Amino acid sequence: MIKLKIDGMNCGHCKAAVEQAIKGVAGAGSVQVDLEKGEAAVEGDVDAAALVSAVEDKGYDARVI
Ligand SMILES: [Cu+2]
Repeated sequence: MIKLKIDGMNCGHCKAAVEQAIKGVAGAGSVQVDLEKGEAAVEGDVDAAALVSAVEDKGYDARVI
């Protein structure tokens, strides 16, 4: 599992946008986004850097934790 810290999410739309972005990354399996903590947990055989850039492309700051 890869965990990301994501800054900038402040509503359900943000959460949904981040989930969509993560699901669009090759190899990403199930995705859990915690809006209050600003964290995402991603299962699957997926490149962490690709996750970070997919989330950043949507306008949020992301880093692996
Ligand atoms: Cu929002």
